[in-house]
Amino acid sequence: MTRSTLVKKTAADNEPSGLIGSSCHRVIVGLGKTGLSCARYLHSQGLPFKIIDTRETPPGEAECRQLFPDVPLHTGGFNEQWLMAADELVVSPGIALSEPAIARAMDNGAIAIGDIELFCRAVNAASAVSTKKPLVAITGSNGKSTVTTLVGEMVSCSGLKPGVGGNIGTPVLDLLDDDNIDVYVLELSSFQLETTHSLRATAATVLNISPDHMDRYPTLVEYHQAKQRIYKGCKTAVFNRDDPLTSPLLPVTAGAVTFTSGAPDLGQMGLLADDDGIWLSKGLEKQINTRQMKLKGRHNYLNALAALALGEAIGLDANAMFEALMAFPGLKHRCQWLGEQDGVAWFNDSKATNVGASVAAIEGLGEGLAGQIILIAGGDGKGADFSDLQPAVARYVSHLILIGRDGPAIEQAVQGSAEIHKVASLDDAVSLAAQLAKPGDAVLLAPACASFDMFNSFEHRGDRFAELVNGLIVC
Ligand code: UMA
Ligand code: ADP
Repeated sequence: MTRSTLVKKTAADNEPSGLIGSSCHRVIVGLGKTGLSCARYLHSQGLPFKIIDTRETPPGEAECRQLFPDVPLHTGGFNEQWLMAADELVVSPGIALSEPAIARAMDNGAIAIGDIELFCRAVNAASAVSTKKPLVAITGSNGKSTVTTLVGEMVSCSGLKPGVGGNIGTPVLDLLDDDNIDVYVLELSSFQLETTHSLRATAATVLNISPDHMDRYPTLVEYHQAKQRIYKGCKTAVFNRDDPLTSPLLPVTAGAVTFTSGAPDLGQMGLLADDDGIWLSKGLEKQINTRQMKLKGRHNYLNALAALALGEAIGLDANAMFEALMAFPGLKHRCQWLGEQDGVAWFNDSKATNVGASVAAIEGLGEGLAGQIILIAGGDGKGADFSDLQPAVARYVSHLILIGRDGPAIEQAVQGSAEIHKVASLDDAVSLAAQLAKPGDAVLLAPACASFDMFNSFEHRGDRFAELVNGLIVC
């Protein structure tokens, strides 16, 4: 097997040399949203590539065959011969680098990158000829989409055009098509960070770390290390004083700003309480009373503090940021209030796909509630240890209704903390919750699990829940 002479072997964590030549043997691995965006980008640059997807019929196949009929495409498994001949693998986030076929190709000298790396190379190259556009990079176990959207809104309120993308949905390479974007705001998953080497963000944050994707990482250490890559070469690091794992392991170029749910240090972000309530504050300066915000829950106040710090780090106007924050209603499927029936409030937190998110939702809702929470949880637990759910369940939950594959694992972890009911479907869970709830209670869907054992996505699960609840409320 021959490999291109352009190849320079690099240590995994060094910036790859950027194999941009047309003689580089490049293989895109995965033909979902990311793979298709990479194909469009490489094609627009006149760079040759092949594509592999292990699925028999990957989602991007029809479009790919139509747009690039001459591009070699292998589906239904890995093509070892292509992988072993590759200089560069452009690996989609859904494929683990530890996948034996990928690991063998990397041992053979292939460099693994992802769509974020291709994007960074393009942005860094453009900055050699014109001013670099600010780039905000956001990761964390929970709160990423909320903070990413909020920073995007703050950029808009400041009269600038944001380019919001990454794990939140729009593949980052698609943002390059829009020349009018002033600021990039990227949500990055640990999977995407693993294959990113030259990020160099203007402002970067790890919002929090709690176990997630434990079916992809041997231990929390590897997950933590992947998240930490966001700080590489960044100018300002914004991190959570309450969560030591978010603090940068490497020195950052220009500065660091912390946020905390306690009183802030001088010049840092935090919460101050007085007779008027809780204030988002910078040092001793009380900036916004949380009563003025639509976004509720202590975890969301932390998200707001992080967004303010990121916005300040890229030079946004403070008043424009406050305006955006006060207008922001939060995102669908995140502690979303669906309505009230017979004194019972119904909340959709289908996006709580891990234990940390579920705990935040239970505590956030439980703190201000007259009654108790009836919690609907369960699904695909991604190898999680559910024992961290126990204290929040014991404190705020009266009835726990379990659905899905890992319902039994949750039952085992929280036994004795609430009355437990096992049902076969989300439909049954909603009917039972309606029977059990008393005036003053809240029914919360916060599954602590991914949805894939029963639904196509967390949106599908949340939409079905909303549909069922709307049916109840109308009746
Ligand atoms: N897959 C295969 N074989 C392949 C390639 C993929 O079986 O050869 C499977 C993966 O295991 C996965 C699914 O196909 O189950 C999708 O993987 P993908 O890499 O093709 O995904 P994309 O469609 O490109 O979407 C990805 C992100 N998905 C994942 O990280 C799994 C999307 O985040 C992201 O919005 C999109 O890129 C644009 O950047 C989704 C997600 O679930 C929302 N992210 C995880 C999370 O938030 O917890 C990390
Ligand atoms: P992500 O994009 O990281 O999944 P989202 O903003 O979509 O984050 O929120 C997902 C869920 O995580 C929410 O429904 C909520 O339950 C929980 N959550 C949001 N922000 C935080 C936070 N700062 N700390 C802990 N949990 C949070």
